[in-house]
Amino acid sequence: MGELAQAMADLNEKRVGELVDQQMRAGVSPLAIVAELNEGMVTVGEYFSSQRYFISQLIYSAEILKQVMKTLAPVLEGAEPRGTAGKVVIGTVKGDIHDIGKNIVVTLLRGSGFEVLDLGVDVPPERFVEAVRSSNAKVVGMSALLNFTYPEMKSVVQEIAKAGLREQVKVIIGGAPCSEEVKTFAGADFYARDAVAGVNFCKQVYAA
Ligand code: B12
Repeated sequence: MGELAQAMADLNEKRVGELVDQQMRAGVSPLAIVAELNEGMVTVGEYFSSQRYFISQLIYSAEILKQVMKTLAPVLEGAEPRGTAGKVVIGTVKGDIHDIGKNIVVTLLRGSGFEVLDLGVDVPPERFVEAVRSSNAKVVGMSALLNFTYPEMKSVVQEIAKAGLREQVKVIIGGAPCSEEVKTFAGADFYARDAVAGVNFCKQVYAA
């Protein structure tokens, strides 16, 4: 594990800040920095599973990452004109309040010129449906970090179909426990293993 991932896993806030500044000054891409922080967060999750860390440490890890994102977001957002690349609806599914990964996706999408309708967290299926209907977006993204919310993703896809909107919209899913299998289970079109893969998929949809 790299030094930054290790500092994140150790919840060493000061060291994380120093290393991020150092890497940015050295010209390391902000996406590479996010990927390393992500690796540290996976370890935090493992420590939580094995009861080495408790919920307070999970919360603290999120606070550290949110602080870092304040520095990285302006760089990730870039200077593309807003709203020219297309529209994307995104939210974290019902029952789930994890939003750090989703927010990174939103930042990158906006940086790539997309207009993003961010529905926030704990979003019920009907709000996804309504947003797709009213925005005419061609892509809807769902973030899910808890494996017991897989059925929620399936419900969203089913409700979109019931509303007669399935043909106009591609569905992407993302979040640490998602996979190709979850994509198939949910009836989604694409599983994004990271934020960049998700943004590239959106670009493909709008280029088609
Ligand atoms: C931080 C954290 C929290 C924070 C969240 C704060 C916040 N505002 O988001 C808090 C403390 C609130 C929290 C709470 C809980 N958590 Co939690 N949490 C984590 C942790 C450590 C990191 C998540 C994170 O932010 N990662 C960093 C981001 C950048 O990564 P990411 O979300 O995966 O996103 C990247 C990609 O996946 C992708 N992506 C994400 N979403 C999307 C969507 C689209 C459309 C696209 C294209 C891409 C994309 O883009 C990102 C960048 O590449 C994970 C561990 C892990 N392995 O992820 C556990 C984890 C997700 N939590 C877990 C659990 C169990 C819980 C709780 C149930 C604990 C409890 N007992 O209360 C609660 C549930 C609360 C709820 N109802 O949602 C488990 C889930 C197990 C499972 N598989 O079901 C994990 C895996 C930890 C573990 N190993 O046990 N948690």
